[in-house]
Amino acid sequence: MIAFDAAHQAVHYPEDRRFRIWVSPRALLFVFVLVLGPVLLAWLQHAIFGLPHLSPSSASAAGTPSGPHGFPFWVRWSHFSNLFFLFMLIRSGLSILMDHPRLYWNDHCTPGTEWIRFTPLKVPKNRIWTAKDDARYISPIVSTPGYRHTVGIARSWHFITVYGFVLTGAFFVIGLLTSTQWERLVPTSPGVFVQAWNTFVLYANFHFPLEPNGFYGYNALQQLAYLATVFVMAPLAILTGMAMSPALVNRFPRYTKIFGGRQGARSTHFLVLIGFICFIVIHVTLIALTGFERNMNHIVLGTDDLRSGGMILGFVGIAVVLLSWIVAHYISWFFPRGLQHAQKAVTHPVMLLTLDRLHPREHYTTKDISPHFWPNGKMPVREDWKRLMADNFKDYRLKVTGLVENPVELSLDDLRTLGLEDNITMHHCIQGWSGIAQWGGVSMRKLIEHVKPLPSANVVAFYSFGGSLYGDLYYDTQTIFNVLKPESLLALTMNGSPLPAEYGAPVRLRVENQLGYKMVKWIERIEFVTSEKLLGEGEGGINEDDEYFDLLPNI
Ligand SMILES: Nc1nc2c(c(=O)[nH]1)N[C@H]1C(S)=C(S)[C@@H](COP(=O)(O)O)O[C@H]1N2
Ligand SMILES: [Mo]
Repeated sequence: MIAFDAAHQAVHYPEDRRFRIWVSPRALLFVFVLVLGPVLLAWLQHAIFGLPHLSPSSASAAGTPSGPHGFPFWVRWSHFSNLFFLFMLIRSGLSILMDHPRLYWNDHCTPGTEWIRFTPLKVPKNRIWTAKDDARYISPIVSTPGYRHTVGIARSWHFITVYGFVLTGAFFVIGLLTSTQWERLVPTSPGVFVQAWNTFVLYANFHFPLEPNGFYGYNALQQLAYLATVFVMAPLAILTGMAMSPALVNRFPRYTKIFGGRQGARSTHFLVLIGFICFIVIHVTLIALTGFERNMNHIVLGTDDLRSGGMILGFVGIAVVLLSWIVAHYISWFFPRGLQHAQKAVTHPVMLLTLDRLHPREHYTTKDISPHFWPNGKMPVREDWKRLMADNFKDYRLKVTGLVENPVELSLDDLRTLGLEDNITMHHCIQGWSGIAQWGGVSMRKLIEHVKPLPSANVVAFYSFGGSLYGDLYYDTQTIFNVLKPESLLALTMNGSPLPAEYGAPVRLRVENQLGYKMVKWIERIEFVTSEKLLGEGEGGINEDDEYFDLLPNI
């Protein structure tokens, strides 16, 4: 179990647990127009032309099955499976969101440019305010695992259950396409759109259209809502999810531009979550209002009658879903390591085969450099680092040891003579923010050529002068395979100047196909080893050990 001692309590259950949502006036106006606009039009139509007349479609004449109808077992099972996984994704997604409770339409994430924030705090200008300081608490009742800064565990749930969500979707769509059921979702005549609008006009004026029996056909608006959920929202959730992967974004920056950039993808991912929640609320309300028992029999048992079997079994299903949230909560706090390993078992092999093979290839220019770059982590408090800092790191020696032919101690000048290169890249923090900066330094490839690792060396460990969240030494590891990728750098400069103290002076790592926590700042020494399992708790780094982060975060 995670010991909820004072240190953990301070991080996960802080005193300040206020929850506020602030939305920019422009975004508010947009929502207002988007929601109120159609409603006003509907009222206007009612006032001028009266309520539209909707002739009941042939399908709605209950009991006359003129086309595909009913709910075969695969529709009913994928409906339940989808409900189960979607809720897990929403709950874990909310925990992830609160780790950087601001959403933007620009990749710089400059404080004050967010269109929505879920924190009462403005970023203070007179002191260093790290992204970790900015993380907010969320109740475990609405999220998994909830509390504050539990992004590692939340990601484990998100990335395990996403397989269920995607497989359910694939199963359902294959079912649709190999039967005639697709005709129930996909409009086959343009008249559907007119009918859908007229149905909306009725709802907006607080009238119910003559509801068809869903066993045989849906009303036009309902059909379009289902269509959009299955064929727009779900794919968009998946595509924007992928557009947040550092490995993918830094290899195919143009893919992410489709969604307005890395933060556009994150904002859209969130809007899809809101879309799903709105859909669920309206869907459940209308199911209840239009003959609850009959509707429940449709989707649970596949029968069309008024008995209560479907409703009772449906409630059992809902109880199972609620129970899964409670179980997930306890797994999160009693077996976090097991959960982390389960996620690793299903994700790591996939990463190795796919995203981890991509080579970063970014084309940013100095014009793209972010005006503000969120700092993260704890500044070193060690006296030796402070003394070195005071002296401009004149006496600094980077120790490179372990399984190498040529162990060395390199001054900053020595490092520079190995050959310098510059890259302008986009940084992705696990918390959700991004930023573009120019990093100059020695490529890891050059260092590796210089120290000549032995054949038994597979992994490079980077040890920091700085401490971790819970006060141990900060360290992390990379496979040699990964640090040989382009743009993998021991950075000495940022945006053309020597690394500022808060950004990792004198030397920090850059690896552009992974998340920020892998890029150790304030590097004291480097060690080549056979496996990360030999170090710390054996998970690959201090965040992996203490916070259940991934060993290989290509996503
Ligand atoms: N030594 C050390 N390195 C660290 C951290 C830290 O806390 N300590 N934080 C990491 C995280 S989570 C991120 S996102 C980046 C942040 O780099 P930046 O401060 O330049 O934005 O540094 C990484 N390197
Ligand atoms: Mo981070």
